[in-house]
Amino acid sequence: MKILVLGGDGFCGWPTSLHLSQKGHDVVIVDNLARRNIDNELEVQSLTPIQTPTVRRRAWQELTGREIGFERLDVALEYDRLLALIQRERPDAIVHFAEQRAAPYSMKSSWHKRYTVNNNLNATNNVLAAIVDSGLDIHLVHLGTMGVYGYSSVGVRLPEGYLTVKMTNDDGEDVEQEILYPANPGSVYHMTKTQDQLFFAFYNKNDAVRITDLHQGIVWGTQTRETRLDERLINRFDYDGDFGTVLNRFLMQAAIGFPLTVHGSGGQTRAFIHIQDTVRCIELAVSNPPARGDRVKIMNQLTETHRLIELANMVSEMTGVPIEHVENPRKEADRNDLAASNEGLLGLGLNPTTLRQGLLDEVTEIARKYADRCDRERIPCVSHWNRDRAEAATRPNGGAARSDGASAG
Ligand code: NAD
Ligand code: USQ
Repeated sequence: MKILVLGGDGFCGWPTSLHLSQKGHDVVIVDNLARRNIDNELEVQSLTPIQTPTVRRRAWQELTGREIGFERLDVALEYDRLLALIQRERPDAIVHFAEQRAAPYSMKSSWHKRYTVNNNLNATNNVLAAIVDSGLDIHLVHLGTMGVYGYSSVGVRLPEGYLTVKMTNDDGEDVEQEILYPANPGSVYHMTKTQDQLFFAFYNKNDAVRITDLHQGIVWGTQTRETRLDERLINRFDYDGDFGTVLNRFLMQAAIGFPLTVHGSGGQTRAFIHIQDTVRCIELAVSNPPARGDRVKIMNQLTETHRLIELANMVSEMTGVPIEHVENPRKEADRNDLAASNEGLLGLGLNPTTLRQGLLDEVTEIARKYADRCDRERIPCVSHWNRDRAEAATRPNGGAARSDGASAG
């Protein structure tokens, strides 16, 4: 298949591009390198020494003989170039990663809120409008988030996107309707992903665009089989307070002896998936498109759920690095339960990689190897969700509520 990977220079997009290329697909990466520019803005860099798109792609060609194309293009701003690219390349599928994906970055200031909304919503709408304009029957695979469901404990297993609700009509009869599971975003970033769902529902209904929306949990790990082949192919590793995600941060903090930064009690439960499974899931989604006329296919892309304090305790016990309970910069439930269906991807053949000592060690090894590239000042999360959270961080005992290795469960 010919596949365009929008956002193919990023943490999920690069290993996915390599994986799809390895599987024999003809891949073209489309990226405006916004993520690399944000590193400049935040004065931080990937812990791993990622190479330029040209060096990466040349290394891949040298090693495998396979070519990956690259187009530097802003999907949110350059509609005509995007459409021309689609008309020229005539892809069978487009994988869409090209969004600003960090919740803390989206909450830093009104500028960051507006950038995230403008970038993400226009990127998604542009891809959909361009697919329609091209007149081609292209399958769009989008990376969404488990965060669209929100993190309140509802006491049921979250469905894959849709919910059947019952209402009573004026005659007292029950009427059933299938709706999107109610959106409950926890940040401006997550809000853009809930809006993406409406774009998909509309273009699917109006233009019969074939769409798969993958509601992905927090991705952990760094390397995949393909990125491990050569150091020039290494994947990015974000550890800073804006882009670093929780488990990779804990593993990296453990590697350099930095107390593990648990927000609040650590009673939050989240969904996780290893980067190796991310690339496999996308391959499965690309190979199993919905039929034309089918509704948007929504699948939850996660392999396990964990309470944060349990992850922190595990990493702490493994490495001897203590836990520090810090005031939570986010407005979020201090404790929640979470169970979610993932039958869709399991049914397509996903064989989950679950958290194992070996894999955790591997990430810690990477973090140790590149520890000298870490700027410790960039580790704390300094993006506060609102004034209350910002003030709480400055109150006495606010910054470091407790420092111990024990569970606050
Ligand atoms: P990333 O920031 O590393 O990669 C995103 C890429 O998209 C970057 O290379 C960036 O330059 C590019 N991009 C952004 N806006 C663009 C635009 N307007 N035009 C062209 N390119 C643009 O993020 P990631 O971690 O690889 O995440 C990829 C997708 O997966 C995101 O949509 C994110 O919401 C989703 N996701 C990520 C995670 C995770 O834990 N990393 C979890 C769930 C879902
Ligand atoms: N957290 C800590 N300590 C830290 C960092 C985070 O306790 O040092 C906590 C946060 O308060 C939050 C949880 O860990 O409760 C998860 O935070 P995160 O930054 O790992 O993940 P999140 O902000 O949810 O975003 C990430 C990706 C995003 C994706 C989302 C999937 O950046 O692109 O959509 O995971 S999900 O969480 O399922 O919505």
